[in-house]
Amino acid sequence: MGNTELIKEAYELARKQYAKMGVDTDAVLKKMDEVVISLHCWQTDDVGGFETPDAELGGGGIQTTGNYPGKASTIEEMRADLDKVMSLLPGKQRLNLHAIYGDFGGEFVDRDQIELKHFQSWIDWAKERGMGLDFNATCFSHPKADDGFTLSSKNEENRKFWVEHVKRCREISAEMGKQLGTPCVHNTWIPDGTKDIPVDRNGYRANLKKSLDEALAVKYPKEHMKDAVESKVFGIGVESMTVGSHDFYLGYAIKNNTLICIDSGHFHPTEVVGDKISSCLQFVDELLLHVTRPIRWDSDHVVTLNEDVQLIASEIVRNDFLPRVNIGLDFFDASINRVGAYVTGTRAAQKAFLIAMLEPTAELVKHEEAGENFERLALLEELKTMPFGAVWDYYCVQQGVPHGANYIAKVNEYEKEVLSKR
Ligand code: RNT
Ligand code: ZN
Repeated sequence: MGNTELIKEAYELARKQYAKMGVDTDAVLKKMDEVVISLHCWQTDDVGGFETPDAELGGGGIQTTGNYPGKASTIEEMRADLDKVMSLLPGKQRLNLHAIYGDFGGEFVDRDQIELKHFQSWIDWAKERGMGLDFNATCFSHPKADDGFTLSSKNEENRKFWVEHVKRCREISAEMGKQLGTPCVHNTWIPDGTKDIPVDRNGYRANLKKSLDEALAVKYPKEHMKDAVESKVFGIGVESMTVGSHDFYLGYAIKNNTLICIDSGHFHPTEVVGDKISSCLQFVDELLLHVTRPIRWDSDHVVTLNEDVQLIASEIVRNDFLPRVNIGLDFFDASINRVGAYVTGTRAAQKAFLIAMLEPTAELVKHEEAGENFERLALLEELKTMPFGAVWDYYCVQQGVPHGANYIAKVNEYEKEVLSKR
C-alpha cells in the first residue's frame, strides 16, 4: 500500500471514531481554512532587518541566541525562505513584517523617513501570492532607543522621533490593507522600562499615553488597517518596570477601541495566557496573538504542541472567536535550522487548532453544567489519545504538503542546496 493510501485508510478509521463522538472531521477540515496564521518574517534572520548590511537586533530586552548557519541577510533570501516555509505548511498564511524589513535599495533610511515606496515590493510580493500583510513599528535596535525609552521618553526629540515612526508605519499599513483587500494589523510594541526601581513610573506612562494618542490620531478605515498594542511584564535589562504593562494597554485598548496583543511570553510564568482570551474579548472587539513558547522568561522558543498553546486554540474555537482573533507567531530561534524552526512551530500551532476543532464541546459543556466534573475530566483525558494525527496527515495530503515527518527531509534538502551556501 502506498503512503497516501495508508493515510486515507487511517483517516477513514479516525473519521468513524470521531463521528461516534458527534464530531464531523470533514467539516473540521473545511473549517481549518479559517485558521490563517500570520508568519513573523523575523524568524528567518534573527530580527536583523535590512537597514544596514550587518543589521542586528539590539537592546530592547529581547534577544536571539545561537548562530546556526544559513540566516537570511537579503530581501531575496528572506523571500526564498518564506516561500520554502509556506510550501511546507497546509492552509493559508499572512506575512507579518517589521518596519526594518523595508526594500531600502541599499540606502540608509531612518525610521522617521520610511514611506510606502519602501514596502511596495512586499505588497506586490504578497499580492502575487494572494496573501495579506501585517505590520509592526520597530521601536528597538536603534540609537534613539539605546537609553531604554522610545514612545515614553522624557527626551522630547526622541519621543517625537518615535511618534513620527509609528505614524508612518500606520499609514503604510493602511495602504498595505487597501492594496491587498484585507485589513493589515499594525502592532505597536515598545521596549521601554527600567532595570532598577524607578521613581516616576507615572511620568513615563503619561508620556506613553500622550505619544500613542498622537501617533494614533489619524484614523483609517478598519477595512484597511487595525491598531494593536502589545504589553509585556519585563525584559532582560528591564526587570523593575515596564512602561507598557498589561494594565496599561488593556486600558488603552478598551478606551480607544484598538486590538490588544497577547504575547504568550509576556506574562508571569504561572499565568495561564489562554485564560485571558475570553476576558479581553468581553471588552475589546478583536485580539492579536503572538503565539510563542516562553521557557522561564520570554525566551521565544519555537512553538510546540503543549498545553498552553492548546488552551489558546481551544478557547478560540470553543467560543467561535476565530473572526475576532488575529493569529500571529513570535518566536526566533537562531540555534537550529531557521526554516525548519519556522515550519515546526507553525505546524504545531495549526495542530492545536485542529485538535480544538475535533472536540465534542457541547457534550463537555453539558457535563460541566450538570456538575458532572468527573465525566468532564475523563472525557478531556480520553480526547488526548484520539487519532488526531491521522486527521492531521490527511489534512496535509489534501493540501498537497508533506505529511508527518516528511517535511524534515525537505528542510534538509533546502539547507544543503540553499542555506549552506550563504
Ligand atoms: C518583544 C515582543 C515583540 C517582538 C517583535 C520582534 O518582546 O514580543 O512582539 O518580539 O516585535
Ligand atoms: Zn510579541
